[in-house]
Amino acid sequence: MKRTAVALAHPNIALSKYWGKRAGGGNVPAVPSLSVTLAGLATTTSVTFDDALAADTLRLNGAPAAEGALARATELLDRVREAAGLRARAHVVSTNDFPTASGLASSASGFAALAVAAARAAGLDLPAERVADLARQSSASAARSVFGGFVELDGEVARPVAPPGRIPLEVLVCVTTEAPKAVSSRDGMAVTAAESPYYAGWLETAPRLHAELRAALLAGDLEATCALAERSALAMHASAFAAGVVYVSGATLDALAAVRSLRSEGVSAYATMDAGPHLKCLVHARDAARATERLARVPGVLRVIRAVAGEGARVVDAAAGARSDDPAAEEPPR
Ligand code: 2P0
Repeated sequence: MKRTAVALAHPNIALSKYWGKRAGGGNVPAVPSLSVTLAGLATTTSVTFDDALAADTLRLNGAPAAEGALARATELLDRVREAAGLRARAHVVSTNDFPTASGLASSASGFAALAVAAARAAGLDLPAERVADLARQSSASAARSVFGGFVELDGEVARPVAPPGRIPLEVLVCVTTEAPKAVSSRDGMAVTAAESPYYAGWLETAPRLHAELRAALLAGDLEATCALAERSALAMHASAFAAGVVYVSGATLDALAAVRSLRSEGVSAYATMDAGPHLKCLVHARDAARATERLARVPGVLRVIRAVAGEGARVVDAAAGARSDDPAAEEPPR
């Protein structure tokens, strides 16, 4: 018997950042975070549970995935199998329509799409909160991509906070390198927690910035929301930097200077950075073209990807529960 489902999910950018995990395992963030799910960039993932398979398989962007990626997918599939009382192994095919070195976290959209597709293919009809929890255990930021618009992750729970149109925000992703990042988020946050003299300061500061940012967003105050997002990013990077975990490059800092120069000219532009050297400019939609033009001229910025807030992860092909005698469910789409 074969059961297939296909899901689509978008990456997200954290405005207030998640950095560090609670002790005790289970991949629970130490601080709350708030992100915006991006439209226009997507991961599409098909999951086929097939009794004839001896092991899970994973194809990523047209090629067999590395062992580590397959192992992480299997962990999520195991949780879904356990919830559904299913033994069948799965064939997973996942494709990003954005470059993997674009500085947009493909693990967030990837695990969100995998959780949605696997739950549906397993015949589970779970509320989005449960699907987000499945995704969170694999990659915490993935829980936020299950929902659209502005999304909060607080401890184990992800929830939508405001719809995509709450503030007229554009996110300008300044791509500064095609190389994969040198230090994973997982390792970077572990080293920060173990070795940074400022990690305690981060743990104290992050929840306050998050609460203020959440309130500013709900008040529809784009300027305050973005200003607090820049504060959160700088505090996160400062705590990591002090442990020798450096994600910024010269190009990142030049782009940061350009954002600040725009601001001195009255443009509502702010900066955020994640676990890599790509700067993301948070800007009022009315100023996005001007900011894009300026940032594209910064030496070291290879290109600028423009994005706005979008919808949450969803099933795009409801072949769930179909049997192999249903010709429409013969093979997973490729
Ligand atoms: C965030 N980042 O809030 C922060 C800011 C990167 C910098 O969430 O270990 O890939 O898989 O839970 O979700 C990236 O961390 O880490 C991340 P795991 P994840 O977006």
